[in-house]
Amino acid sequence: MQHSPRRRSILIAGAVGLAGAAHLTSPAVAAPGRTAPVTPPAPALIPKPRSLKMTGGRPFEITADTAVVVRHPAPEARRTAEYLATWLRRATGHAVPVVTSGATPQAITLAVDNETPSAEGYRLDVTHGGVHLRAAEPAGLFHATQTLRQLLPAAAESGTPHAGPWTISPLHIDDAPRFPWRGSMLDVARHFFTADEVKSYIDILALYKINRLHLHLSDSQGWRLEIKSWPRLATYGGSTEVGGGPGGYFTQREYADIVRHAAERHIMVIPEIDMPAHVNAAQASYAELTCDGVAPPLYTGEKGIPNSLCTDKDITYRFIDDVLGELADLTPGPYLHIGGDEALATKPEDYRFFISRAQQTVHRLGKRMVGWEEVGLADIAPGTVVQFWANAAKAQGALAQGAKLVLSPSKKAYFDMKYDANTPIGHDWAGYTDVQDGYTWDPVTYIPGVTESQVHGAEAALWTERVATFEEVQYMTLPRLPGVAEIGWSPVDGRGWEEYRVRLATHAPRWSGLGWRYHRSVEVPWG
Ligand code: NGO
Repeated sequence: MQHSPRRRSILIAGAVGLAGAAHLTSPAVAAPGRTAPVTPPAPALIPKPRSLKMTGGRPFEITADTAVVVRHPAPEARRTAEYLATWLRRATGHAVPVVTSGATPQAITLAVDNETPSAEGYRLDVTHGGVHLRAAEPAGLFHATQTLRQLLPAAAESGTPHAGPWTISPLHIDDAPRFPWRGSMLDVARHFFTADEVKSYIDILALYKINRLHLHLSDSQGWRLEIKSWPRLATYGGSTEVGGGPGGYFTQREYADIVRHAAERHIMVIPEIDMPAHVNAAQASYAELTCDGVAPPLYTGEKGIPNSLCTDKDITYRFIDDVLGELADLTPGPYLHIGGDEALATKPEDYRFFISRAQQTVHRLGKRMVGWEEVGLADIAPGTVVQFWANAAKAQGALAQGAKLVLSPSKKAYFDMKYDANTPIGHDWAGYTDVQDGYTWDPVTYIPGVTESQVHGAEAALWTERVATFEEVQYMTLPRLPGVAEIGWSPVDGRGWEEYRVRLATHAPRWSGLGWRYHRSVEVPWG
């Protein structure tokens, strides 16, 4: 454990206004005897927008007249408008119709932005008379709705109507992400989580503009996706989990529903089938996937066990063609993650051969390969996405071949690491990761010699050997997730730990409203 004790100051509770929108305290002071205009406080948004100006004047208010007006041609814009209206109806109890034309007072308008084209950027203007969200692409409009969500009181999150008032101070925001890949990985293999739990997880990701949900769908302790051509993978390989619980798996229909729920929130699902190692559940289901033809028993232990698909058997490649083929059909996005980590039972030359074959399959299916940093030891195509977790040399080997890096440093972004010595669950092999550790790193400077254009982004990873329930998932995720989201989205200038933790504190009522548990770290000045 490489953790130096750090002095922590705790701000006095009450220094942060928790009532109403998540706002920081205002510096404005009226001169005695005169009423000075009060500068409204800057809202405590996470991730912090690229530019935000409080423009002054009377606030906008959502009333019974408020409508959502769509003036963006993309069909997804209409879907985002419906999403926003549904959310506002639940919060306010107002009718909030979605319309495409007509002069509507107190409108929230979703419009196209021809001036600042950007894949995920948006502009948001609040005036007394209305709110304007503008974006070139539908993803930007969706992100704008999540900013708007954070501008409204946390009470809106509970899903039952609340009296308001629903006001927002006038402002102008011009925003776009620093990196295209802002991810979060959930290991549903070591412990299984249901489709509804995964959807709840997606909803929190959306709030923080995370745009990749990486699902670790197979490991030695469980296979979690129905594969029609190899049915026992799920029915037998998915029948247990770490600790011997009942496990489970997603039917293809349930999985497609998860992908749809994510897509509606502009989140791409990155499915991972881990190979050639981490395959005990598959080998227990089909003996022909082992070299000696003997199926091992199901495994419910916590520690990694050495195993490998048999790299010189034809059936191994029929298996990966079939599995990745069905997975590709379920994956609208361009990526398939083939794992590739910790292949300790595979000889280096066999590993290289296997990864080349897996890569050919991925490319034949019209997809791009994603792999953990170890795939940098094999020949990989330029543009392969390589996920760094521990070994800089392997990541650099991948970069030398033209790969793009996604950073998930285990010392910073592994949410299975304990916060500190008192954390009742989790690992500590990479050290403790408190909230400050999780926030104070940079994806470009973390590995020496890396340039900004080689980095696709950052991704948190929640491995679940020691995370057994969805409550525990919540506890390990919050309050660390917003930190990774901000690292991936916001410019470095203008933000820092001391001001971040004050912003972060104001988000707690929002999490509670959503029914999420979180770790009440002493580093954060919760009100
Ligand atoms: C490692 C290992 C996983 C473990 C995790 C636990 C990678 C990429 N492979 O990370 O199988 O679950 O550590 O922290």
